[in-house]
Amino acid sequence: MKKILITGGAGFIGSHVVRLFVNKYPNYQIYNLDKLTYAGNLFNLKDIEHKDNYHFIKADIVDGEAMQHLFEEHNFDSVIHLAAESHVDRSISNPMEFVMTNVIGTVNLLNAARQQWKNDFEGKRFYHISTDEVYGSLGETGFFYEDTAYDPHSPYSASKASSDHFVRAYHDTFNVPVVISNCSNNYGPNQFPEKLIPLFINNIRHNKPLPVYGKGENVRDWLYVVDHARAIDVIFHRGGDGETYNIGGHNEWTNIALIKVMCSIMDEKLGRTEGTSEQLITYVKDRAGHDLRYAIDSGKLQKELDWVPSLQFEEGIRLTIDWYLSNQQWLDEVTSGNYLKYYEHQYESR
Ligand code: NAD
Ligand code: TDX
Repeated sequence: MKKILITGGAGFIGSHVVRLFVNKYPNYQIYNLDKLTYAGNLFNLKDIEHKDNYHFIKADIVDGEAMQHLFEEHNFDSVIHLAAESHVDRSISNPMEFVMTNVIGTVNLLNAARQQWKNDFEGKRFYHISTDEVYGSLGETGFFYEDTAYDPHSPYSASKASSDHFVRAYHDTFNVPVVISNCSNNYGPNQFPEKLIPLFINNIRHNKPLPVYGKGENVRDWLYVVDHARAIDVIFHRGGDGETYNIGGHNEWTNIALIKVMCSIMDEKLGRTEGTSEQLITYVKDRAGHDLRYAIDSGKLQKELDWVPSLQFEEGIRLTIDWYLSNQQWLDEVTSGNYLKYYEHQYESR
């Protein structure tokens, strides 16, 4: 019997992790703690919210006292920490929010865990979910390994790098049992449509311009979100204390090639003549500090913990497009309100 605190469980990746754990481990009690920012959506968990081993806590990780009280009240033995501000463009317009949630929020959780666990770390684990963006940008060749030096360029990646450093520091200084994973770009159902893939699916559907930053030559390594959740399950249960694991799909695409594949599949699904959606492509001003290429070597995870991605990209992207097309209500709901204001501001001067 475990009592696991999962933070950010109403967000994109968090909701897939919560679902996996609630369904796969009926003897674990799963506590989903989420502030429900614009990115958090309890509708993502409708199918499991009635289960006996699922609990929701609305709280802000920036509130250190609240975190300590929650640990005292529930005595969690494990944390899987996903709550974060996660969009690079928002970090450029509002860096402080990223410092508060990603850095201060993470340290608050470490303090609360440390205070509650005292020095009895038997059966305890603090699992911090991070990103490949902390490693910076690659040229045309090479991969990020677990020991690649950190070199973040955006306020988002700098805040994630900082939180990773604090997690390791609490392990080395206070013996808090931690594990960290750094994953490449995720895609799949329930991703907020500010990120490339769901934004472009939504825009194609509504015949809106597709704003490609710069020349569209930046490269990302895409992993289906359910495969990330599977990796988190494996690392949570079998990862070594104080270890880091890179997670990636070995699936690199330039943005423009990926966008063209999406346009072509969307033409087919929407019954449009081939080539119609591509006409929506609009080249806009590049993102400031835009990293050229990310590519993860996940050899350690594959060799030591036997994890491999379950889906090929061609299958994953079709599943994803089908999901957004058949969940138009989900998209309409999340694209109303705050998001519309953000969208107008983000793309106004291009
Ligand atoms: P997301 O933005 O979809 O979800 C973040 C969740 O955190 C939301 O539910 C939000 O309400 C919650 N949250 C934000 N601030 C909070 C606060 N102060 N207190 C409590 N809850 C708060 O993000 P995501 O894409 O699901 O990413 C989850 C984690 O995985 C993040 O740590 C991110 O850095 C990391 N990650 C993401 C990707 C990716 O491609 N999306 C890749 C690698 C790593
Ligand atoms: O409108 C756009 N036009 C465009 O050309 C948007 C939103 C993005 N892009 C480009 C920028 C990137 O090169 O597409 C690529 C992917 O962009 P995002 O979806 O914003 O992802 P990225 O910046 O790569 O970061 C993502 O992966 C790592 C997540 O948002 C992070 O949370 C994760 O850590």
